[in-house]
Amino acid sequence: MPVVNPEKLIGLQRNANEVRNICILAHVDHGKTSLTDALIATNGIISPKLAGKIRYLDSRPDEQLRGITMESSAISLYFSMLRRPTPDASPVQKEYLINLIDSPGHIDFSSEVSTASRLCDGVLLLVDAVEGVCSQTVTVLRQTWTEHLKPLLVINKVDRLITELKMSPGEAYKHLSKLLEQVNAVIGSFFQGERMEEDLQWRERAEERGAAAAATAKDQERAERKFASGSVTEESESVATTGAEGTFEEKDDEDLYFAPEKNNVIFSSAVDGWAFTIRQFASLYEKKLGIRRAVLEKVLWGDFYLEPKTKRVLGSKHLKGRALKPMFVQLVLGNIWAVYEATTGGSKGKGDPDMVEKITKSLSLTIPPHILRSRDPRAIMTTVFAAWLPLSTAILVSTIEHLPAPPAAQASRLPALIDASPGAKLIDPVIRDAMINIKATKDDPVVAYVSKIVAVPESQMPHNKRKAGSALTGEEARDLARKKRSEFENAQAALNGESPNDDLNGITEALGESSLNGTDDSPLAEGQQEDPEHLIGFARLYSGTLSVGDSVYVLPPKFSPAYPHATPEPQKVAVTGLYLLMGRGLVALTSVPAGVVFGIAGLEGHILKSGTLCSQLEGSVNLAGVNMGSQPIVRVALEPNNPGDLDKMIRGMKLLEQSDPCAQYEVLESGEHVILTAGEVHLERCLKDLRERYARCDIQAGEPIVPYRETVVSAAEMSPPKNKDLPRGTVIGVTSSKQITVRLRVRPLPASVTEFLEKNAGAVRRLYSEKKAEEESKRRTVMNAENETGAEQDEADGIPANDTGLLSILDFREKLRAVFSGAKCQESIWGNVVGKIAAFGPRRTGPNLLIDVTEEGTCQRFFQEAHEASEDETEPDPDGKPSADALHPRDFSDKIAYAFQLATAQGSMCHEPMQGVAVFLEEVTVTASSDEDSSMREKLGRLTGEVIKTVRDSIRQGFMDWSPRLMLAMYSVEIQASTEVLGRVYATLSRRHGRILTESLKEGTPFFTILSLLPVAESFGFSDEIRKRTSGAAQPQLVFSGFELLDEDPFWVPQTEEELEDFGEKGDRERISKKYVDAVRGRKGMLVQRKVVGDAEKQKTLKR
Ligand SMILES: Nc1nc2c(ncn2[C@@H]2O[C@H](COP(=O)(O)OP(=O)(O)OP(=O)(O)O)[C@@H](O)[C@H]2O)c(=O)[nH]1
Ligand SMILES: [Mg+2]
Repeated sequence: MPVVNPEKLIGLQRNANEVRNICILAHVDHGKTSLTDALIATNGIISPKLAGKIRYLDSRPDEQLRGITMESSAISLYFSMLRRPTPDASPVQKEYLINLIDSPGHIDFSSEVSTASRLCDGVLLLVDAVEGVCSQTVTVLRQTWTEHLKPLLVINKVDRLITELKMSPGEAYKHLSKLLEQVNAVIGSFFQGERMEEDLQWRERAEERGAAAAATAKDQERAERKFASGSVTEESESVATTGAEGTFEEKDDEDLYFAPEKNNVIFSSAVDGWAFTIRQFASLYEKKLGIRRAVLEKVLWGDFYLEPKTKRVLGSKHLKGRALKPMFVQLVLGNIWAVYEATTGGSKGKGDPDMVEKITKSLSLTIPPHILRSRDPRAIMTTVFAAWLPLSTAILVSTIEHLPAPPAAQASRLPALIDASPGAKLIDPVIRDAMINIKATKDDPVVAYVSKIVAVPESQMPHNKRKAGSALTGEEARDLARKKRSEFENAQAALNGESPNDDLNGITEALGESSLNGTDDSPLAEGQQEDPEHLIGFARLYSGTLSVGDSVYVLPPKFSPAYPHATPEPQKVAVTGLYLLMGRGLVALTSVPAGVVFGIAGLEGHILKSGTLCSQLEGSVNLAGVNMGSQPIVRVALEPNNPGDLDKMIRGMKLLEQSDPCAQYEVLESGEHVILTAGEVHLERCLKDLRERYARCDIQAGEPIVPYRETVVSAAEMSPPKNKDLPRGTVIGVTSSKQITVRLRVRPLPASVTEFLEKNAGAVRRLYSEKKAEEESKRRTVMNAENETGAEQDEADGIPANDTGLLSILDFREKLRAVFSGAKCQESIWGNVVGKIAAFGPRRTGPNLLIDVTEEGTCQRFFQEAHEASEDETEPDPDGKPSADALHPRDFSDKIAYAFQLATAQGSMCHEPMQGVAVFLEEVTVTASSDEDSSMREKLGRLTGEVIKTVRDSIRQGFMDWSPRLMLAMYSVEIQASTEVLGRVYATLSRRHGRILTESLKEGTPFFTILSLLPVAESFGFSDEIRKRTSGAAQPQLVFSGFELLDEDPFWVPQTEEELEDFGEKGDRERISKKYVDAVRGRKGMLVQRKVVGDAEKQKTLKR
């Protein structure tokens, strides 16, 4: 097959109606990349023989090695087919451009899925016929739903039903219908959820309208009494009736579901290279059965049967007890099963050449004799299928017929998307119109979204290639494959004499590793030395035409048209290059029209991960979507082996942060350079990238740093309070100069309150930033304790104030009150604390409260309205400036609040953040100091540090008066395992302190789905261990699921006689919580109390 000329693709870009932008989504290993192979082969980029095996888009060597995709990659494909412009017209040849994005299915890279789907209009959603709906399948279905993408369902790996599960066609049909039901059930649940929400909103609106109408009626009544005016009556009546009349519109959900008869389901086998839709079979049987195609399309799936004599279609009612097979089984699956049986033997294990001949004759296929003679039955099978039901045809035809072109997709998708973007009301109507109607002239505004940045080495840039075009021409690819295959075969033969054909992965690996422009004349060695990376953005143009040299504004992810000039103010950046994305290579373009997925250069240093590009700033739209990807939680400190390489490493880490949608780079206070990744596999990939591409130096990674939370509980048996005269948790702290005494009490918060605070952290953050902005506008010079110490950075900045879906301050206060009164806790303590909350912490948004119960109200209250403050004379001076004459407790309010932030950020046990702790500030007293000469300000300055330290330590001390608990970061783990390996999976899980939640058998398969919780701290090496112990049969999926209390006091020691008797003096058994605490303390360089020598006597005896 000749390789498609890039010029042709570029030409097609101008014709938006002939473009399709699609991405392939699925659970890990369901066959996405194998499927794309077949499509790529149609463009001559790889040989059809290698399709399904080479996994061309997995271009990284580690992707090939592990067999999973780690980065999404895009490729533009050409496809031409005969289409009728109208149903009656004769078909004409039409050409299409398909921009295809292959995404990773592994959970660690789920942010790549969000970035891929943002650019596309349609989705190929793959499901493994055996594994069925898995966790990521649900995630990608949800992604498709929320992004309003049009999906096509591909049930892949149907061959496994024949070869592995050895099902008969009838059983397979039942299995496939169940699978389809499962997928539709997931969609149904989204639909229900949305409908219920709409219903609720509608009710609320109706109520509002009703109330408004009633109010108007009352007004009007009053008015009538006064003026007896007739015209008002009419108006108000009309209002009242509209309010009562409206009915909730039921939406039709018929179109949403997958149904083979609607041709939105494709059955396929990517490795064997076949796929079909019902429509294809309908046209195959149209003549044979003499039934119209339209009719056949409706009956080929479902309970319809073919009367063998009359060739009439019967419904299940008319069967009259006859044992006929459904048409799908008889006409569709039966034939496919027959091909397997005839060639590879299917479930029988041996092929039948006569049957092959019969089949090829009846399908009028011509199979080259050398293949028929071949001893490899798979070769015959794939050749039959390639001629009969080629994979690419089914997929590409369905894509073109079923998935929308950019104009249609933008018209239907964008209005909702634009309305949901921040500050939607202020978006320029011209921009809105241009985007929805995909206007692409030079004068229309340019709006593009960059969903991710990829790093491309200099040597791979188009200007350094021998010629523009895809990375490998068909001929080159074949050549290379041939060369590598023989190399590989030789190596294998030399090693163990085994047949090299067993492992095609090896070839592909070799292919993957080979340099792309790896012809011998290219200066490879030189390239490796000095090969700087270029950052290329993956983007989609929604309106206008973008050309090289144009300047556009780069809007950061938090941009809102409400504050277009907010800092950091968006910059105009010149576009230095535009590219066609061709999988492993790029093709330079001079301009791109709206509706296209393309690569863009010149954004280096202006964009981190993603952003919107727009030709104007005022009234611009921010397209940054909700990222459903996993949050990065695995932190690892890195250091270069050679200290001189530190700069290189830092540069590399910054590059990595830009080019990975999930990885983050941080410098800890201790000066350590840390990367945050989504999980172990992701971490490995990041390290590899750093070492080999971005930093190009040897880098050592430390032990993964796992986050913990510290909390306290009121346990049944606790050691007595440290200070017997004071209630538990109470501490009286005196500063070292004895001038200030602070009395406070630490208490555990009711669980429901903690939960509420955690859930609404976003709201707290926004409320805080609003308050701050308000205060700042009033007083520009606020003396701020943090500014002096400069320890904490502010997360709250830059959040658009009108974020939708968050609570207002009053709502929030009321809800919090309700939660407090709902919690079953002592009314006397928690009764009216909400009004007294002074701060949230740590970072001013966390799930801990500082509650000011001092008589004079030392601290400013969080929920206090500004006007309340000014009315109330006794309120503190919020400036925190010393009053004229003497020092007052209020002068220290901000210091106390800051100490609270510090203490909650670094708890007592191992300096991890606290959670669910309330600090009651009970009393602050200031004793006049002896040196009367120094001014107030000087005194205050001197006391600041003392107060902060005292309060911080007191809070930590009060914390330890209760029963402290560690909270562990948990992964929820989903594992699919067959019965044989189930035991080993359980053993591994329990050894790592995992907890099984559910276990269910997948219907019709021998697979169990196990859902469990596993501490992140125990998860390193878990996936590998499971894979090894089950010989690759089980693949765990780990998703961060929050923090969970480990109900064990790390510092508990046996005290009562009974306990001493039971546990011995040392509390023999090692406490897991103590182990974790010590590990963290050790890492942070804190004191770890350990008994090095347990029992010297015994050791002596042992030695002798
Ligand atoms: N039996 C069978 N195996 C298949 C089929 N399609 C893919 N596979 C195998 O499934 C494995 C995973 O295939 P990939 O194409 O890498 O799957 P993927 O969905 O791209 O995986 P990720 O990108 O890592 O999520 C490979 O070993 C393929 O050979 C199929 O139709 N039938
Ligand atoms: Mg893949």
